[in-house]
Amino acid sequence: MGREHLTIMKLCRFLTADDQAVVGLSLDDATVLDLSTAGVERLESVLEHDNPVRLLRELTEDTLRAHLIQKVRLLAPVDQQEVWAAGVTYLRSKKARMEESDFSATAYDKVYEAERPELFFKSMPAKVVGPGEAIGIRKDSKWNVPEPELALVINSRGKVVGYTIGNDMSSRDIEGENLLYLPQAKIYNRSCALGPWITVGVSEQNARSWKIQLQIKRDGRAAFEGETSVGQIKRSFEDLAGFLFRSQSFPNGAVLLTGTGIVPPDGFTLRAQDSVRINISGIGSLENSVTVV
Ligand code: DO4
Ligand code: MG
Repeated sequence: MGREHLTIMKLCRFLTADDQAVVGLSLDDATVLDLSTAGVERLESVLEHDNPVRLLRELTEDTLRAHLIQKVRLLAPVDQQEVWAAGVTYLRSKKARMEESDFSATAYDKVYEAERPELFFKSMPAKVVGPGEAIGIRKDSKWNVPEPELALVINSRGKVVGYTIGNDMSSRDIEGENLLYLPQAKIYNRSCALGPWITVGVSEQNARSWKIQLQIKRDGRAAFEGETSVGQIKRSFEDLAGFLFRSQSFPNGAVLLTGTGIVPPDGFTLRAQDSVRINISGIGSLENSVTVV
């Protein structure tokens, strides 16, 4: 059968049995195809193509080595892309931040309405945590939360070519004490998780109908659950990517987290051994345990 019916595809990186990190393509829930057997060595080879879906369709016309997903270890789907994040893109995030700090409330209020979005550097690609790995909470912080976010996968030309799941781990007490501490609240070991799939072939309009769900489990029981929708993001993806690429080039492309719309109640903080599961309809689920760093 031809592959014309395939218009949405899921890319990943995974570790083969002989410990090689390769690019994978999943066409069903059970198997992943090793794209290195078709000469694709890096995600960028697909993401930089004019038409990634057409390229992937053509690649699957050859016989590719297939692995059972359950038998491989999925890795964070980044090679050399810097990871950035947008903030205060949901009303929920603006309100939570204004409550967290009188000192910074005006800044959050203003940036929500401003033409220029809040954008901040989040992670070098090599420091990103993948599916099933531990995410970190800082040992010098008493108030730590996950931020479940849709992540835009952007090529070097500034075009949004795919989507993955991001966790913008944050220390709210450090952030709330002084806005200038934001980099310490946001960037530390294991503070960014991505994965498991990069979904390609979906328009912004369709992605805006996706649901985002967060489930935090403690000792096997639900400790917090929340839900929002991508459609509630105030800014367009093109606008966010456009600001990131203003006066700045990304020869390997970039990943941009789009902000959180789910904020656990103020009395809630993550603990070591908690498990954090983020589901985005249209992508899948990213699950990580928590460790102190
Ligand atoms: O300025 C604070 C960070 C905001 C953020 O990360 C978010 O809204 O997701
Ligand atoms: Mg965030």
